[in-house]
Amino acid sequence: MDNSGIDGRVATLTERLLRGDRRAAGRLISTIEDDSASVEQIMRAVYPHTGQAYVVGLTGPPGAGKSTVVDELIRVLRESELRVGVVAVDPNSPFTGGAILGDRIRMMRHAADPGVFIRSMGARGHLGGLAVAAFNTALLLDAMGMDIILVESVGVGQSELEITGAADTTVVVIPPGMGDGVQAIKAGIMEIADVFVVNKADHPQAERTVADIRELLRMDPSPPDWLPPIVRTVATQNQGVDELWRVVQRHRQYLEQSGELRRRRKRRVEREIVGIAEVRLRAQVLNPKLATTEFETMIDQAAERKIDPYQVVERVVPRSSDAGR
Ligand SMILES: Nc1nc2c(ncn2[C@@H]2O[C@H](COP(=O)(O)OP(=O)(O)OP(=O)(O)O)[C@@H](O)[C@H]2O)c(=O)[nH]1
Ligand SMILES: [Mg+2]
Repeated sequence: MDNSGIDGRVATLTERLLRGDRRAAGRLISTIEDDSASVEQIMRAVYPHTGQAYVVGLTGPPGAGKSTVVDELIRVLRESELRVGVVAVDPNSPFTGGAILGDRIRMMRHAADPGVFIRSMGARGHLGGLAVAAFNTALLLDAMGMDIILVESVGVGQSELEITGAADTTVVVIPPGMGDGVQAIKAGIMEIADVFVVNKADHPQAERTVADIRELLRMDPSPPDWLPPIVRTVATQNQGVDELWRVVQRHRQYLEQSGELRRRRKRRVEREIVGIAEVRLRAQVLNPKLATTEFETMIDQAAERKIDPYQVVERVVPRSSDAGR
């Protein structure tokens, strides 16, 4: 492979991205999704131009109305002339790239607006993991000049928590009538939620759900400085989403004034550094040349108790700082 060619292409595309070129953004996102070899070059080129956008993560169970809320948020943000990037992540969808996923079609009414850039992402590909791909995509949209980035992800599993963990403000969207479901999603969710949305507030069970969430929040033994507000929305009827945006802005103010935004962003960068290091170390350990010969022999020896696993690791990933390069 001609590396200088990639460098030139990446440099050109990055320059275009920084000028807000949508086609360049699309190509770069596809490249980081498909081609792990170029990810480092691309991310290094854009990194100095990131850190300007404010990232809002929206998560919640399937069908809660996240996409409908996002669609409405885009409208509200555009009224304030803010530029909006959207990353819609669906680990259950095999489709990725520019594909429009199911109900996200609704969101696409904004697709022709030059101040809006929407990208859907399914489970296919993403050698470094879907959370990393989503995070890197958000960085690209940040470098492109988007003011606000909305990251939608389905569910409340570990990977979704990772995805929303990259957000400045995390909004958890809960549909009414979950009954014990609110209890069920308690684990993990209470820790990450900065704002709760009870969407489909036109549903008779909505008030019950608001009360359930309030009760769960009250059970927290150490109430935080920021008590997550609960916002009711009927996203299909344009109700409550202006209020949601006001609440998110209030949370942003809280984060900025308390110094928590800096701390959160620093922890995020730390997690990213550790993640990159893990991928590199893993590649080093699973180096195919090593795996076929020496590594196999060492595993045999360890299995026979001739050496111990620590000695094998010392050979594969030497402690001395520059020996592994
Ligand atoms: N009655 C009512 N229906 C709503 C409301 N918001 C969304 N819906 C409907 O609920 C369904 C799911 O909405 P989506 O926005 O696709 O939900 P989602 O959480 O993005 O779904 P996934 O991405 O598939 O997890 C759609 O048929 C919406 O029209 C609401 O406030 N009230
Ligand atoms: Mg959706």
